[in-house]
Amino acid sequence: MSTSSNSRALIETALFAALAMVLSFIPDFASWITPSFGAIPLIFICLRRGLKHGLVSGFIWGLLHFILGKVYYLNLSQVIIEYLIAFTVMGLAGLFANRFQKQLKTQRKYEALTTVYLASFIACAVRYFFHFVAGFLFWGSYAPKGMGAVWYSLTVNVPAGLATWIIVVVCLTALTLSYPHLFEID
Ligand code: 218
Repeated sequence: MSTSSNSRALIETALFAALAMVLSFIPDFASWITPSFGAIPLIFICLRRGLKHGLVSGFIWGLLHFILGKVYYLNLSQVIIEYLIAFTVMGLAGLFANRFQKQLKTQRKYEALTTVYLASFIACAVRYFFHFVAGFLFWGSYAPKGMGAVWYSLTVNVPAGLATWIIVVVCLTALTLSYPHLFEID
């Protein structure tokens, strides 16, 4: 890979992290169950550029929350889990980039869609698993009276993870079917 295509990939990685952050400013209309719209550009860049760039992009997206003052801070371990680890692990969707790229190249669009669904499901599941853990460790005092912390965290973070997965699936299905070349490099 030449230096210029290397730096191009890095520029895209940072740009899509920034785009994800812009979408993080959509107001939380459903409290903690509001989908994370930034996951759309994040999974997009994962499928276009692969694991390493996906993880870096997720990490930058998480960091931007600190720079722009968008962190819900309870304590240090909580913010490390929820803003550094949880956002970074969404980059795991990049594990499926090779397979996705091959499917697009050979015009197997419907197989490519199953890859989008799997990659985004794993990314959302792993991210919200960390929110679930932070939820029962640190957010338990927000539970309604009589509800246990683990059950409370499940009822918040499972719907939030599913909602995020659904919006990613809807947007990336449309992109894969209508503009598959956007995922392809050169
Ligand atoms: C039960 C519960 N409530 C709130 C949170 C905090 N949380 C949840 C999801 C996503 C994020 C990151 C910002 O979008 C945060 C801080 C939780 N983990 N559990």
